[in-house]
Amino acid sequence: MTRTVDLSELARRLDAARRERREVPPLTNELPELPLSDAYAIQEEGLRLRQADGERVVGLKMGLTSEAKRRQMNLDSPVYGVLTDRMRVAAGGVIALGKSIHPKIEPEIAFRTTRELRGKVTRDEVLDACASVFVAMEILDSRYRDFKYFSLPDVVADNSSSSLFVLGEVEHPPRAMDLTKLEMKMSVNGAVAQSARSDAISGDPVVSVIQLCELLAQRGQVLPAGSIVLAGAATVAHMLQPGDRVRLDVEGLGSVEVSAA
Ligand code: OOG
Repeated sequence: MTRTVDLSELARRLDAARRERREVPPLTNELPELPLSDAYAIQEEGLRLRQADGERVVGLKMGLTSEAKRRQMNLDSPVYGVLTDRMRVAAGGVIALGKSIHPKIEPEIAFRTTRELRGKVTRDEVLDACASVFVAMEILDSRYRDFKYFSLPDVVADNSSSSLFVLGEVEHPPRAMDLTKLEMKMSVNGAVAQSARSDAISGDPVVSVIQLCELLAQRGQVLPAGSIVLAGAATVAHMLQPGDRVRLDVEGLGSVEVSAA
């Protein structure tokens, strides 16, 4: 007998966990064969719930684009999630940890597009479509128990663990520097907690945008003009503690800070 999976119910379950800040078991505990395409359909339904609540899409995030992250999570291919206006924290702002489940922070590089990108695109097409590149950090907060899940469909259904993001205030033209050779340092309370070179991100953060366009095309979607794109973490994530002051410095791009309370 085949069982019909109610994708909307799964989306509502994850959305309630997010809003009520409580952990749920990974979906693949009960649905070990959940296909990745269904997981993206759950993600899309979750987004519709947020839009119905007044949230507006402002961009996309790539995840698992660095070897360090893939090894940390024991997962092997890049995924994407959606960013909304309500997920943005102001540069220098404070993250209220009581509003999260088990948040972690990661160092990122971000792009802003001014032209739509669709399907298979070249590095030059991405650079032409991006008005700027800048520093960013993403705050992840998996809705799964103990921040543990065992497969890509789990993380994809959960909007690729995205929770909040913070963007540097100074934007730079993307052709002004070699984006593969930027030293990145994330400090917590003044001590360097994670560091990497920017080519830790997909070998080149621009490649993350190329991969994002391909993944979107598989869902019949495009990367709209005016999107923020987080290219994926360069290092493993740091578990946030109350009182943490986190700062990311990226050579040539400047810095951004955020605190946890
Ligand atoms: C998955 C999302 C990872 C990144 O930048 O690698 C991610 C996770 O670690 O839960 O966003």
